[in-house]
Amino acid sequence: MPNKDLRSFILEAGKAGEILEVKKPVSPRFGIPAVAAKLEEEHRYPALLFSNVEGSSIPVLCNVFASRKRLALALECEEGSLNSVYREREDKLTKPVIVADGPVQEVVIKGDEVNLYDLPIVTHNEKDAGPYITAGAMVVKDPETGIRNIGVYRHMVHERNKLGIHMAETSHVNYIFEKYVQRGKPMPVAITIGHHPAFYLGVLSFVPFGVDEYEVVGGLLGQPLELVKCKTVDLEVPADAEIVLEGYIAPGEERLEGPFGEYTTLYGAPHEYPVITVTAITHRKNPIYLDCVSGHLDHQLLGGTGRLSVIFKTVKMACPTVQDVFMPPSGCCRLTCYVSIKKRHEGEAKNVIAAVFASDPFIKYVVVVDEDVNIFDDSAVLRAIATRLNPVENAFVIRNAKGHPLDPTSSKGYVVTKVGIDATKPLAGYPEAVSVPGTDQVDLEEIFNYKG
Ligand SMILES: Cc1cc2nc3c(=O)[nH]c(=O)nc-3n(C[C@H](O)[C@H](O)[C@H](O)COP(=O)(O)O)c2cc1C
Ligand SMILES: [Mn+2]
Repeated sequence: MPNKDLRSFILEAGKAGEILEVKKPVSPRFGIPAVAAKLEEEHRYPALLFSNVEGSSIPVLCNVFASRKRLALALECEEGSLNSVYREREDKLTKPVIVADGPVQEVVIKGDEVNLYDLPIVTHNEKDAGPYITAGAMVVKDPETGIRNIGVYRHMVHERNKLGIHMAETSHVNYIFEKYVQRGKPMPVAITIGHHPAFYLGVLSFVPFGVDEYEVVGGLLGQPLELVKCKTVDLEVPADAEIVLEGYIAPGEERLEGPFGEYTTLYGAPHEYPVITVTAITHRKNPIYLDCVSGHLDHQLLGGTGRLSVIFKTVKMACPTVQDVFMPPSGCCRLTCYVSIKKRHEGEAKNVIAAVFASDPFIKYVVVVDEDVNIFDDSAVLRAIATRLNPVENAFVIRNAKGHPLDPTSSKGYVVTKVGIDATKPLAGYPEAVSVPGTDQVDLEEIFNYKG
């Protein structure tokens, strides 16, 4: 099987009618995300390939992650089984293999030649502090164990060879960086921009500290990830990536980073954050630059989808009959979680709520429903709340728990008040739902084409 990469996915997605090409010249400063935002107003979420980007010969692909149908295509499954297929593959850790060379190093730019402004880095939202790399998968190594860690972190462009980085206190990379700081050593980093969407879904898995996310990527791709050694740092990057930035973070070097339009659809405030010095840019001969449209569905679904797996697995310990979990876009794919269960005992849904809160600190609202409610449809969940919930008995508040600082209702950094809602019906004594006999047999074509 040939290696899966961004190009193989573009071919597949093109065949499936999932990509729109934009040939008109468009600016990477607001122009590109404006097209995605306009389509979003019409509830349309195609991937967008901008082949004529103003000021650059490099095409830009964005909005790849903005549809669960496309994420399912990336895992070669149906949309309805995206979550279960993800869970199965996530467990099939597959070690990467190191190869001698790869397309990502066809062009190598080092030292003074490095100029980030040669890349079509997108400025997304009006008040963003500048252009941001939003689809960069950054690898580092734990200085104690040598184990890799990979995640996606936003990178503001400060100057031709300097990038910002925000490493949330909840992230593994933050903990690893602390170890470098204690040793007084710079932390080498390498950022992959552009690979198969299954690569990104794997990198964003919510696996425990000490698990090399490249191994999760191998499971999701269904083939070991091929890696090449970086040119200026002791790290490995995917051989079939489009673009890689190599560099290091020096302890103590900080600059003002932000504001930036976040997954909450709101701006995150500026802070003094560490700085990456870029020592090399390597890329294919004709690279494609991948962007994630921040503050929009592209950003929300990309970050939210992998997290569903750990939530499901934790809930399954409390309730073996859990059907599925979903963090809907109406909750920014992070703050609200819907769970469907086949309820066996009264009270069970409350244990499920506790398990969800334990599994993911970002979540503020949990709604548990019965298995007949479609958790991928907000209005079905709202109807269950309207018709099945006794709020006095089955809704409850947890005051001042640990949440996420980007949640605008948070105080003192992380403190968020949370709500659990058990919208399951009682096991006995609940009215039956209406149904019209024969609905399944109705052939609408035949009915309306009947000429008498
Ligand atoms: C588009 C996008 C941007 C993100 N930006 C950041 C960021 O700036 N800082 C951060 O800590 N996490 C960010 N995340 C979330 C992390 O990638 C995610 O929590 C990851 O699992 C962290 O990996 P780690 O815990 O192994 O370090 C972002 C996610 C996405 C999808
Ligand atoms: Mn990690």
